[in-house]
Amino acid sequence: MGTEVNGEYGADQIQILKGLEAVRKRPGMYIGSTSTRGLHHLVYEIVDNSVDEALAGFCTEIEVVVNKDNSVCVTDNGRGIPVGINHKAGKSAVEVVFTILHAGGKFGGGGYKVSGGLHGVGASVVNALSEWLEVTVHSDGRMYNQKYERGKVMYPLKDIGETKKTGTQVTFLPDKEIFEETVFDFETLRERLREIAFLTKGLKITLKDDRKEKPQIRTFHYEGGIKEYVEYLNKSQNPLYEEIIYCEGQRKDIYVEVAMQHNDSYQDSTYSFVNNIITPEGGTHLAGFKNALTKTFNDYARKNKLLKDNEPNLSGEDIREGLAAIISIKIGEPQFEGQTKQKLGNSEARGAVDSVVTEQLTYFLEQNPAIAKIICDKAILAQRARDAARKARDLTRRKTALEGSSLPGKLADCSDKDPKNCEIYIVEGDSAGGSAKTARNRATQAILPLRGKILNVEKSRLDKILVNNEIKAMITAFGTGIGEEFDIEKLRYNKIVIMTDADVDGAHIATLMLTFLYRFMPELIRQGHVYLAQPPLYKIEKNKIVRYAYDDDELKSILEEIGRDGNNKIQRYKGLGEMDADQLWETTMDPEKRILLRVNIDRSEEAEIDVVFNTLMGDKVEPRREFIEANAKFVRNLDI
Ligand code: TSJ
Repeated sequence: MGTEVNGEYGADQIQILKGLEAVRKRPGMYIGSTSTRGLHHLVYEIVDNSVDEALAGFCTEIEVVVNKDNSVCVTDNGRGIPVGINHKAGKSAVEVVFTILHAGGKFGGGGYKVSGGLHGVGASVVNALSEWLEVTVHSDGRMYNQKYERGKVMYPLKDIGETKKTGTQVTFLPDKEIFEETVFDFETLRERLREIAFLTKGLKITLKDDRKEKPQIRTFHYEGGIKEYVEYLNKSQNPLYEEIIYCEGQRKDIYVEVAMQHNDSYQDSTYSFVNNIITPEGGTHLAGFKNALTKTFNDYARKNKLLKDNEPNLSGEDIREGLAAIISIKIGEPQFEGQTKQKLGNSEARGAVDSVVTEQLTYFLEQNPAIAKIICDKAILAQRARDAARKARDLTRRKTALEGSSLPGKLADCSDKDPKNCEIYIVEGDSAGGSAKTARNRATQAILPLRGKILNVEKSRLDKILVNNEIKAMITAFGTGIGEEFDIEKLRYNKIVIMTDADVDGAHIATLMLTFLYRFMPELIRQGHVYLAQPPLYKIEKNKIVRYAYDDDELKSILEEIGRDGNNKIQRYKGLGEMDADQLWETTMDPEKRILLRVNIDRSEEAEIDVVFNTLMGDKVEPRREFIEANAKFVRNLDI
C-alpha cells in the first residue's frame, strides 16, 4: 500500500500547490479584494469555523487576539478539528482543512460569499494568503500542532503533549506580498464580532488588542441573541412598548428567527441576515417577513375594528414606520442573485419566514391586545401622513408642470448642462453662500445656500419634511426625486459637496444634511456622489507668503518648516464667512487645490450606521455621550 499511496500523494501534492498558488495569484477572486476589507475577511473566515462549531452545539466561547506583530489568534473551546488521518487524502484532517481548496466556496464577480455551507471560502484560502499560519488542536487529552508558510506545510501534524481542554487555536500573519494594508482595525473587528454574537445567542466572543501599551478587551455575549440586537438598535430611540416581539421556528431545513420592536421615529430599520451575513438587498426571506407582517396586522386590525370596513388596508410601509427588526435565517444552500449577488433567491425561504411569522405574530397580537393597538394606531397615523405627503407632492408636481421645471430661487446654477462635469456646493448660511457664488467657476460649479439648521429628518414625518423649504430646494436642485421615485439617471450634478464651517455647529449641520441624504437618497452616498469640503482652520502668513493649515498637526509642521518667529501672522478661521471669495476659491473650491472627503458607506455596515445616525441625531443625551466615546471612527468620519 505504501508505494501506491505515495504515488497518489505526490500527484495530490502537486494539485494542492496548484490550488493554493491560484489563490495567491488571484486573491480577489477568493476574498473579494486585497484592500483592508479583504484583510479583515481573513479573520471572519477563520472565526466562521468556530461559529459553525457553536451552531453545532459544541462551542461556547471564541477569543480573537490581535498580536503586536499584527498576526491574529483565534481560539475556541469546541471539539477541535479532527486530527485523524483522512484516508482519501492520506493526511490528517487538519492538514486537509488548511491545504485543500474548499470546492464551491468561490467569490462571484460581485465579490460576495456564495458558499455551500455556512462559511465562505475556507481556511485554506487564509493559509495561502498568510506569511505563516499555525494551528493547535486540543482533543482526547492531547495537543497537536502544525505550521505552514504561504500555504506550504512545514511539518506534519505533531503530538506536542498533554492537555485537559478541547478546542482549536489558529494564529496567522497576513502576507505583506498580497495585501495593500496589513494593519487590522479594532473597530471594524469589534463591529463584526458584535454582530456575530448578536446573531448567535449564547455564544461569548472576546476581542483583545495587544498592540497598544494598554491592551483593549471587549466581550460580546447575548443570551437573548437578536432580541438584544433589536434592543441595541433602539437604544437611542423611544420604544412604544416594552416587549421585543420574537418569532422562532424551523420549516424543513430552514431555521427562522425574527425579533422586532417599534419606536416613536419614522424610519424603518429592518435588517435581514442569511447564515450570519447581512443581505443589504434583502430577498425572499425579507419578502416573506414583509408579507406576513402586512397581512397579520391588517387581519388583526379588521377583526378588532381598528380599521373600519370602508377604510383601505394599511400598507407595509405604514406598519414598518418606526420599526426596528432583525430577520435571521440559517439555510443549507443559500442562492444569491441580483447584480451584486446580495439578494437571497431561495423561494422556499419566503414561505418559511412567512409561515413562522404569521403563526407566531398572530398569537402574540391576540395575547397582547394593548401592544397590538399601539402598533395599529401608529400605522393608521402613518397612513394619513403618507396620504397628506402624496397630496403635497402631487401639488408641487402640478405646479412644476404649470410653471416649467422651476429650480429653487436661491440656486446659482452652473452653465454646463452635462451632469458629468457639474458639481453643486451646499453652503451653510447666506453670507458664505454669497462668497461662494463670487468665488466659483460658473461653468461647472453651482451654489445652493441653505439658511441655518436644516430640519432633522430623524424626528419628522414625511409630510412635514416635504414642505420644508431647505429640503425642497435640495430635492429640486438634485433632480433625482426621493424614495421610491428616486432615479439616479436624473442627477444634475456628479458631485454634491457639503460645505460648512469647520466648527461644532458646522459639523452638526453637515451631519443633518448627511442624515437627510442617507435616509432619502442613500444611493447618492453609495455611488460616491457625496463629498465634504474641507475649509482650512488656519491662515499663516510670513513675508507675504500665505499658507493654509487644515488641522492643528499641519499648523505645527508648517510653523516648524518656516520657523516660529515674530514675522508669522496666524489667523484662525472661525467660519467660511471670514474668508473672502479669493481665499475661499483657493483653499476650498479650486478643484486643483482643494481637499474633498468622499462620504462612503459599506453596505455591510448599514445597521451600525443606522444606530450612528439616530444616536447622533436623537434626543437621548446619555447614549450619545457613550456613543461618541466608543465610536471615534464614525464620529471622525461624520463630524469633519
Ligand atoms: F477552519 C479552521 F481551521 F480555520 C478553524 C476551524 C479555525 C478555528 C479557530 C476553529 C475551527 C474549528 C473546527 N473549531 N471547531 C471545529 N470543529 C470541527 O472541525 C469538527 C470537530 C468534530 C467533528 C465531528 O464530527 O466529530 C466535526 C467537525 C467539523
